[in-house]
Amino acid sequence: HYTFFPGTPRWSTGNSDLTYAFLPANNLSSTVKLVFARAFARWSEVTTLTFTETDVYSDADLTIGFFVGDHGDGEPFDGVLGTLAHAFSPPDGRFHLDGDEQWVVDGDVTTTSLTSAVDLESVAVHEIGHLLGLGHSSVEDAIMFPTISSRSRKVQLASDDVDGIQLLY
Ligand code: TQI
Ligand code: ZN
Ligand code: ZN
Repeated sequence: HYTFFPGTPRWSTGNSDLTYAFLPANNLSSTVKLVFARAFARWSEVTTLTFTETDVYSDADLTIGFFVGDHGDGEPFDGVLGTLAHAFSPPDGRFHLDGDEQWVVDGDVTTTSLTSAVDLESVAVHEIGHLLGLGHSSVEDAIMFPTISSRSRKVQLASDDVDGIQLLY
């Protein structure tokens, strides 16, 4: 079953049109940006929320960046595997990914030779759930279930994820 963060934080009703920006220093390719756009679309399809990319990092509701090791927020990344990414609950909006992972972008994860490869879209869909206010779920096929094996891809919202997010938005 889905959960929320303590106090059930959510983006307020006056703000269902959320903007997101990529950390300029990361210089991400349009292919990588498209993976995030697809991940956002999975959540906007089942809610009244919309997500629009903005170039103005300082104005964005949601910010996305790749960092390595200690990056100044008290939750240092740890190199390959372990923590892959973290996202803060509303109304914070920060979504950080561990730049030391072997991120798989648009790839067939099962055919990569890297045993430590991690599917970017799978992690993005999960972390966006946190950005929007969902905690972890006890339902195994839910996106918000707190385990994913490396070399696997899970990007489809389960009915448990949809039920949870539709209570918030
Ligand atoms: N990062 C954890 C996560 O996003 C961070 C975390 C731990 C957390 N406890 C939390 C976040 C409680 C919010 C609330 O769950 S992670 C997965 C999954 C991670 C894990 O790097 O371990 C995914 C990132 F679900 F597969 F385990 C993405 Cl999909
Ligand atoms: Zn961080
Ligand atoms: Zn999580």
